[in-house]
Amino acid sequence: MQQNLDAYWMPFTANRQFKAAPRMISGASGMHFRTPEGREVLDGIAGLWCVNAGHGRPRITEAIQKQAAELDFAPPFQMGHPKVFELAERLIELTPPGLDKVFFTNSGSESVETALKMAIGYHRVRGEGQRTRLIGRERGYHGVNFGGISVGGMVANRKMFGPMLGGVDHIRHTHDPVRNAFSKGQPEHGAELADDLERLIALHDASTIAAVIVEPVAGSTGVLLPPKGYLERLRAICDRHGILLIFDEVITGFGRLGSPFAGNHFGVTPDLMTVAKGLTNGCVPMGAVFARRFIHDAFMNGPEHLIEFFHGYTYSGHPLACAASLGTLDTYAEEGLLTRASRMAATFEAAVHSLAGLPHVIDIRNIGLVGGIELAPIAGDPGKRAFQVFLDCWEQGVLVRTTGDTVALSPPLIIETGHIERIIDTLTGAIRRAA
Ligand code: PXG
Repeated sequence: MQQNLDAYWMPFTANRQFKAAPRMISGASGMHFRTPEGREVLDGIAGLWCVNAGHGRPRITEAIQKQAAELDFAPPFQMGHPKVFELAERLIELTPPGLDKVFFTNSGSESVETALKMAIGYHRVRGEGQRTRLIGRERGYHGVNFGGISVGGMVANRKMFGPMLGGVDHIRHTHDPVRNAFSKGQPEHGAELADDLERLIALHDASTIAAVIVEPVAGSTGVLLPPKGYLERLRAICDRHGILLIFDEVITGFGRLGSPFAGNHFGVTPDLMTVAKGLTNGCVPMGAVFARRFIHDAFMNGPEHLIEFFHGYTYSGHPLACAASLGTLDTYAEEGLLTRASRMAATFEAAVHSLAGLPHVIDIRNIGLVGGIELAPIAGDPGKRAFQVFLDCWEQGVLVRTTGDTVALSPPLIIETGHIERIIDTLTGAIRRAA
């Protein structure tokens, strides 16, 4: 029986194209999805950069089932439940040193809004209420809510939605194909692009700036890596001017680069860090913001019976999400998954860079278990060539992701060499066939 697809307005989807030729997923386990027709599709993108431990992991499933039977919901405002405190303690053992307070949300987008409000509120509670300006970066992605698209820098996500937040500015992006094309890992050139923050400080004055937010590795825009020394330089400029540094680790968090977080990986600790996705292995929606103790402590003043931070969600620290996250952290720990990408990185790098020389391939970028293969756009039809590759791979049984004309890979961290070969063979054929 043909299902009616009409009522559902699909997110970030070419709705008409999909409904004309649907791509349905009805099951998943390990490295694979299953379709209703019974096809197995290799998951080259961990669902959507989130299923880091692979699909259908028993510890997570059991934890969710048990939790649903025991405590379905507890109000998060003025009340607590044991698992949310347990999870917070477990998480701060993993985060870069100093990030030892955690606030829960339900998505990456909500984590971003929360971090931006923490930054502005922090300056106000310590008497610098004029520090309200937020600085993002061109080509940045910080979710889809109004704060996130305001500091974000992807034009398609912004242009439809009016003036957004006021008092926002952007530093330049770090993509420099002329000097850095086909770099393996972090590119050599471009640390000085961090100095663009000094330009904005000269324009607006540091005393008006609350925070800078960047993705340590930009994902959604098409896998852009920080040039060597860039993040260190950004950190130093923020320190010099009393500006908070926010790392949006929604994609890089939980082992994607080969370390638990990008902060550990690059040896640069932000003041606030947003996560989601891999926090629960994608099983139950959950996000979080990690804060340095001094940020949290600045709010802890005034009469003790009063709320210190007027912010939170009905589902902050939801029991099912906490259980899923604890099951996820157990799975990561038992299988060493938060550092496994570092052991697979050399194999993955060689495989991804073997696509160099294929028709249309104009750049290849990689780090940990992330790859970006950029194709030359078809003249007058941007995005179409990569979309053809995506559809072809799906037909051949491999799920990849495209953004613009870049094909992105971010497989589950349990990936084995054979899976990598299969992804690369499939991509090779699809790129050769693409118009
Ligand atoms: N920040 C970053 C850095 C992200 O990558 C979000 C925030 C928003 O998270 P939520 O949970 O609200 O979606 C993201 C999400 C892609 C792709 O095409 C990436 C994301 C979402 C959808 C698609 O690469 N990242």
